[in-house]
Amino acid sequence: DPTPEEAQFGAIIAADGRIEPRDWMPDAYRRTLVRQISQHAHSEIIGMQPEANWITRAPSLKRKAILMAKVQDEAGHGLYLYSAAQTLGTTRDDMMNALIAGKARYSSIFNYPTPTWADMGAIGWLVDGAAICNQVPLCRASYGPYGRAMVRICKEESFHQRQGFEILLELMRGTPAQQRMAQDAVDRWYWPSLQMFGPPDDQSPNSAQSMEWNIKRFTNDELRQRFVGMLVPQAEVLGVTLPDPELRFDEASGRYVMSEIDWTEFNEVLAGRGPMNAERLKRRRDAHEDGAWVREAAAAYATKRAAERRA
Ligand code: FAQ
Repeated sequence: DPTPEEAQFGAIIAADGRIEPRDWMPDAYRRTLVRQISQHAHSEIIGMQPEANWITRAPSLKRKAILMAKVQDEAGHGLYLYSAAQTLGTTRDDMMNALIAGKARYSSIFNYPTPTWADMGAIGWLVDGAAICNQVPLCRASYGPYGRAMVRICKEESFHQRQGFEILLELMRGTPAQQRMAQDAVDRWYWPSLQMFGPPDDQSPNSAQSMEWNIKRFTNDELRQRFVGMLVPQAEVLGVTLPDPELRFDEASGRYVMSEIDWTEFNEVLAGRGPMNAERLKRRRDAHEDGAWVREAAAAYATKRAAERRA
């Protein structure tokens, strides 16, 4: 028989209610949330790098201001998410140390290079588009602090997606060279953006349990389908081609048929062997070391203020 705590937790989940930090929860539920929320936070923080690469080279002052605001939003998302993970009993230091030691996961998507300005468009359109598709259902995640953080994050992500779409639209209305640059960026980001949703359902060890706990609301493949359905009409408006000759909507099954995703590439990236894994981690580690004096100064100041208050 369940203990009274287990029964109460089960009743909250069954009623689609919210679990709050002080509520009893199974250890495995807590561990799953720490895993997912910390990985999500790390993704936002590492995800600043591919776009930060273009801040000094944005083609106009307006584009530069927009890009800076977007990258700052990502820092903010990382901070809300670290805070949400902390409510589960983990510390910011532990999470940050795991990241810089190369022991923590973050999204595969941020291990690809950004060689052209069109990559800023493709990241906004495809990467933020995939992020929204995955994250809107997470606004209803059963863990209160995670679901609430997601509401604001999703509002900002939809602005990010629109700005990416608009960059690509302007390039597609430009010269043939600009059109080629936009298409090339879409060709490079399309498949990695489909991989963001995670492995196929029959190879996703965490999905079933996370759905029972109302953390995930849809499976990886369901969200991937939904994302492709969102992209097809938008690609038409843009005038870009999605780089999958097999892609078509199958009326009978109500699903998109697509080519096999390259899961070998995905697994290589997860194993740390993607095109930019080493560089992303090194940059994060250097930034952490360069910021050591700021943390020391802030701690010294806090100690001094506390002593003054006691006096
Ligand atoms: N990359 O059993 P599942 C953004 C791992 S958006 C790396 O299916 P689960 C915004 C997975 O962790 C990106 N690893 O796992 C932005 C697990 O490994 P583990 C971040 C991946 O958790 C835009 C294993 O494979 N968004 O940052 C990936 O049920 C532009 C088995 O997988 C989120 O994190 C992957 N793509 O489902 C920022 C959303 N996929 O932990 C800057 C929240 C799977 O057992 C610029 N997270 N793995 O060692 C989620 O919704 C879920 O965690 C999934 C994975 C759907 C990512």
